[in-house]
Amino acid sequence: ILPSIELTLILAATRDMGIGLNGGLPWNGLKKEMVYFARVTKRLPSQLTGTKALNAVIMGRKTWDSIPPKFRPLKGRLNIVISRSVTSPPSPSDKLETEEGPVMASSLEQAVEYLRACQQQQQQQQQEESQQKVGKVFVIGGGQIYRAALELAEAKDVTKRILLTRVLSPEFECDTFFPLELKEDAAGSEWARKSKEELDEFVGEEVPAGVQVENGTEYEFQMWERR
Ligand code: FOL
Repeated sequence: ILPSIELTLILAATRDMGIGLNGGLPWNGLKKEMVYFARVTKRLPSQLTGTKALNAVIMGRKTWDSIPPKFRPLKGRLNIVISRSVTSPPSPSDKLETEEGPVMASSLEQAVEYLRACQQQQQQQQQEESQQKVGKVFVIGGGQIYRAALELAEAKDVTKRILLTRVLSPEFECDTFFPLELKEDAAGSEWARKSKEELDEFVGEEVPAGVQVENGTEYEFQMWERR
């Protein structure tokens, strides 16, 4: 029995869900927040620790372009980039993590199909060198790809979880937004905030609780799950 692919969205957003400005992040200098992102997206689920498995990060082409060239592909993770100009679907036998860059797919569905195919091969045969075991799967943006992931949550229940860093103050100017409001007291909402213990359990480390302050910016680490 194959475990189904679960998507976790990870993002930092203002109170009104602003996530971007002019093709980049609305802020700079949130170094510890970025280091949290890197650590969480790299850490393998406990059953795969010590193996050569990798977590996957799925992103849109504009997000890829926004990552400083010296940091991409994001190290220690299988990078999948979605672009409408991609023609043929990726195959698990494609060579991964090459200098030529990330695995390309034409849609989020195709990226998930690709990861499913990798998982199937994992089960059937011992790993070849060109393949890679896949652990957790993160969607890292931007707006268009988060929207596609939230639509997949409705249609196919693959999107389970949102790791949200809520930027509380100051207000930052934004021109890109996460297409879902997450409200703690919204009765009947599909999404519910989880406890600190549940967040720690999912990310596999103790996450600092309460308001964090970095260079005068206040933020909080949160986890939300679909009911
Ligand atoms: N999620 C959270 N919580 N914070 C973010 O800043 C964030 N950013 C994106 C997606 N989800 C997020 C998209 N933008 C890098 C740069 C931009 C980016 C995502 C990642 C990046 O350079 N990451 C390096 C960190 C290097 C460092 O500063 O230590 C990495 O290795 O992950």
